[in-house]
Amino acid sequence: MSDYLNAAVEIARESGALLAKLFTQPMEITYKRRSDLVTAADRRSEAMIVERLQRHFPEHGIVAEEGGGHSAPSEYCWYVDPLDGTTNFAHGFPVFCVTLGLACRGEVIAGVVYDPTRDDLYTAERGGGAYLNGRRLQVSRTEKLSECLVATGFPPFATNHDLNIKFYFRFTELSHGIRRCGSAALDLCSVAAGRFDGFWELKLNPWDKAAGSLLVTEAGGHMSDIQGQPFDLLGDDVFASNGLIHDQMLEVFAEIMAQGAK
Ligand code: 2AM
Ligand code: CA
Repeated sequence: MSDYLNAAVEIARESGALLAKLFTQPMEITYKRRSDLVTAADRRSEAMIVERLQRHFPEHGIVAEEGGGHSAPSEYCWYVDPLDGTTNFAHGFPVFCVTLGLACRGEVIAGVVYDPTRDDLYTAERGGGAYLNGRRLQVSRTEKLSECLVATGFPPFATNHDLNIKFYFRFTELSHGIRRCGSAALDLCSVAAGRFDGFWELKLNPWDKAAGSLLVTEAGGHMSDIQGQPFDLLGDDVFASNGLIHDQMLEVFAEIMAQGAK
């Protein structure tokens, strides 16, 4: 493991332990906007992560969801979500994680996702494979959409819920079913681990997908946007799959978008 990944793992475990502790205590929810929740856990976890990253890598930039990062004249930038799955966390639904991804000149080179409720640690480095608790991950080998389990999400304040509901409806008919778990980073890990054959979401931030996207590609999967264009860390929508069903799912996205355009 590189020094980058070693540090990220140590920091993710420490902030994950903090999240697990705060999860059992009464929590105060505040709102960034209506139905866009934030808790003290988001802020405390972020403060801890940013402090640790700055100590390890003072020359690196940091972009963190709650605004605690800082820019730096560096080609290295950390994308940090101190708590992915905040709505789940706030409702006591134990599906959340902490995730850190390191990009060099815009390309993700290392990533970690830590799920403290299961003590599951997902790690990846570019060219070095993807791992869950040290075990190598491989995407599924499902070739037919009709035999797939897929996932999506509906972030608060995405403007295109109508379109995603249409995708949701159609993929429910065409596959084994859809899961909507509320943590994009963990959804991407489930693609990497072969549990989900595909996952898409229409409006995600770079910190939600930096580490997870590397896990998917290092596990042999494919990343793009929903029109099949190359994956863009700074883009809105994201589509991950095992690669084998990528074109079948792209056709469905295209068909539904064409109907909307008529
Ligand atoms: P969060 O829990 O860190 O807020 C759920 O569909 C996914 O969308 C989660 O990963 C969630 O991350 C993310 N999300 C929440 N609010 C969002 C927003 N305003 N824009 C983009 N993604 C968001
Ligand atoms: Ca978050």
